[in-house]
Amino acid sequence: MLSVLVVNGPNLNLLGTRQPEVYGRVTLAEIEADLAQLAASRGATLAFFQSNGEGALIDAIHAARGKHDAIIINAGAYTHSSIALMDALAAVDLPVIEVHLSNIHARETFRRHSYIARVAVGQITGFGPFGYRLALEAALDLLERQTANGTKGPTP
Ligand code: CA2
Repeated sequence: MLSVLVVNGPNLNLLGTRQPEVYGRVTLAEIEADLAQLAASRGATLAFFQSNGEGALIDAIHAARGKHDAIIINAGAYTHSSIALMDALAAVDLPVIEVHLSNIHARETFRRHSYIARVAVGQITGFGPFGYRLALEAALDLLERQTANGTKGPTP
C-alpha cells in the first residue's frame, strides 16, 4: 500500500484558531481528517507530522526513508529560510510535493522564494486547505505511474 507522509511546519498548529482572515477557519486536525479519508478512498495510507522546530522536522524527514513513498510538505516560514530542510528532503530521495495555503507569490517579496521548490516535484500554492487534497492526488498519481512503468515499487 502506498504511504505518504504529510509534514507541517511552524505555526500551522494554530490554523483555524488565529488570523482566520489570512489562513481561514479550518483547523489542521480537520485538514488531516479530510486527507485521511481521501487517502483511504484511493487505497493509500498517510502519516502526519507537525512541529514548530526545524530540527524535529528534519528528523521526521530522515525517518521517512524506507517507511513512506512520498512527502507532502508545508514548511511554513522555513520554506523561505531553511537550507537544512531542503538538504534533508534531498537526502531522503523521495518525491516531495510542496503546499502552501496562501499564494506565496502574491504576498511579500520575501515569501516568493522557496528553498523547498528546488527539491520538490511541484508546488501547490494559494488554494487554501484544498491544496493538500491536490497535493495528495498529485503524489498518488506520480507514485502509481512510477509503479506502472516499473521505475519504483511501493515501500514494502
Ligand atoms: O501559505 C502558507 O501555507 C505558508 O506556508 C504559511 C506560513 C507562511 O510563513 C508562509 O510564507 C506561507 C505561516 C503559517 C502560519 O500559520 C498560522 C495559522 C494561524 C494563525 C497564525 C499563523
